[in-house]
Amino acid sequence: MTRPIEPAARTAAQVLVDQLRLQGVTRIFCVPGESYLPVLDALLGSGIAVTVCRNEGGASMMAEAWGKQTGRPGICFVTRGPGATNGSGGVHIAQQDSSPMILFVGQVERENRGRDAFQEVDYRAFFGGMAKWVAEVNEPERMGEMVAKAFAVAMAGRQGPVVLALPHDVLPSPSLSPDVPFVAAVETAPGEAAMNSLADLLAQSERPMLILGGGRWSDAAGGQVARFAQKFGIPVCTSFRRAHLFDATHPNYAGDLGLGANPKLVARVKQSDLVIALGARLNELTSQGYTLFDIPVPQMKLVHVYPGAEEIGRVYHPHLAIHATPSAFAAALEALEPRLAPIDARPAHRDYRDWSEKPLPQPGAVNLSEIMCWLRDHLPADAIVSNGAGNYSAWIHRFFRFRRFNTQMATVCGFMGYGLPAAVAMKALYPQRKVLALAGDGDFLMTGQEFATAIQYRLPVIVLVFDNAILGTIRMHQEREYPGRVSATGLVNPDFAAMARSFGGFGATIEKTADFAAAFLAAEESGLPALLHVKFDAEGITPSTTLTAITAKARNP
Ligand SMILES: Cc1ncc(C[n+]2csc(CCOP(=O)(O)OP(=O)(O)O)c2C)c(N)n1
Repeated sequence: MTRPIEPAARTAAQVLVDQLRLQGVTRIFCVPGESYLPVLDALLGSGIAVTVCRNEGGASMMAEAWGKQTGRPGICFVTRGPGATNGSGGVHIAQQDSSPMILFVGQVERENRGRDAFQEVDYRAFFGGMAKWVAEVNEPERMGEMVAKAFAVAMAGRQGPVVLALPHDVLPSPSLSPDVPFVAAVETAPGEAAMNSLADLLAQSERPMLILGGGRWSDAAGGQVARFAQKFGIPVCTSFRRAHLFDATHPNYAGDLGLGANPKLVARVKQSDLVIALGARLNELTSQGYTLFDIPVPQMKLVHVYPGAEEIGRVYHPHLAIHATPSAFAAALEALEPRLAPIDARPAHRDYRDWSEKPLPQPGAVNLSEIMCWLRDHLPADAIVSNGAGNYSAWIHRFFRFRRFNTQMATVCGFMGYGLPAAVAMKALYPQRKVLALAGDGDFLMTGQEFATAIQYRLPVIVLVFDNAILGTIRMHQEREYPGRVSATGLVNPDFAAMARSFGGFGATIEKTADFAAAFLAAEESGLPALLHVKFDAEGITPSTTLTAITAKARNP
């Protein structure tokens, strides 16, 4: 039975846990430490589920993924120095990907602060450049206030990470801290004048483009944007790793502006006369290495709609700046009516289809584009697909079709090891949905130990490990810049399928494309966390070129 919240006679740790409940938290991710035992104790009977992870890196990525998916902070608890430093990965991702998350870290007793005490870290210095707010709860009476503020800050404007340190002696102390009610994320709606200006710009534009990205979206907002795009005939593309914001099968979809973007899409954006960037920061990868738009004043008219006012104008000076959340802005779009005949978005969608429809030839017995095309036909539209970083992800970006909101779970900052922890968190959140993690061989072993977490909590995720026995992305860059000089990019791999079986999961090895479908169906059938070890030829380094061709080009430019 869930313990009732009784404001009298609580410890600060109990106040903290009660505050999490008041904020609607249903699950936390952690690696335990002796520094926060009172919190672990208060969690018993609280109704909040606890996922114990094998490494704080995995735990913090799970919390970040939870925040990215739900729009409310994912919660991670880690111990002092070793836990906090291991757990910093999720904080970096949350910052770059604009995901709400709170990392609670243990801290030394107040009386020992500054003595370089056991595992002491100055968290303000350590996380200061990454987190939106870093603080220590030094007064037990302020626990409720500080935790509620952490929620407010993490969710405000451009969302992101907050780090709260919990001194060892504060947690068991009696606390008369008042509780704070549920904190809702603040929505910012566009003003009438801004929407009128936008209507004027649309009426003057012959080649508009819509770029969707960032956080603070909803399923409903996606539908509103799709109706707007269709009404005006505007081609829609998505920013790096936000492909799920627009149905890839929609006749207005023009593709995603990530790594390995369709050159025809890049040209189309460059030549447009009006770009509406909705929620996208237009980061380095989306902007194709800051080459898509002139800096600081883009060549076309740029309308930048963003939920954090401080981000607007960071790189690009917009013709029209609109401080609004994508959800509120999308709702306002419903009122706009075209003054001109709709533009024809079909050529843009045709370019996308031509680019992504058919598998391409690939050296060796395993063809990744055929596997991606099989997956896109086989998986239900609401399946969640996560990945980490590596060249294998180029096949996802190009050939997979994300059709529903929030089905793509990948980092904008290209963090290796993200796929499996994100998948574990998503399967815990949506037990009924199919959840896949796609990983490279180097990528997977960064957090592969979290397969044990999937086993422990009976979360049947399916992991595909694409094994080419190299750190392919870096080898590719090496061949481009130092042709033939291979340094530190080779890998000797374990039998990943046997590893999965030894953990208690399903494991199979695939060495021919034709064997993939049966192995995948067997993985689904097993009902266990599963791993498919897909061995492919390193020569096929991207969907469109080979290692040999890259080396030859570098030698004879
Ligand atoms: C945590 C982390 N460390 C290092 C890198 C740099 N990095 C980017 S991709 C990559 C290699 C990925 O190799 P693999 O997982 O084998 O995939 P492949 O590129 O071969 O498909 C590396 C080392 C990174 N992005 N993240």
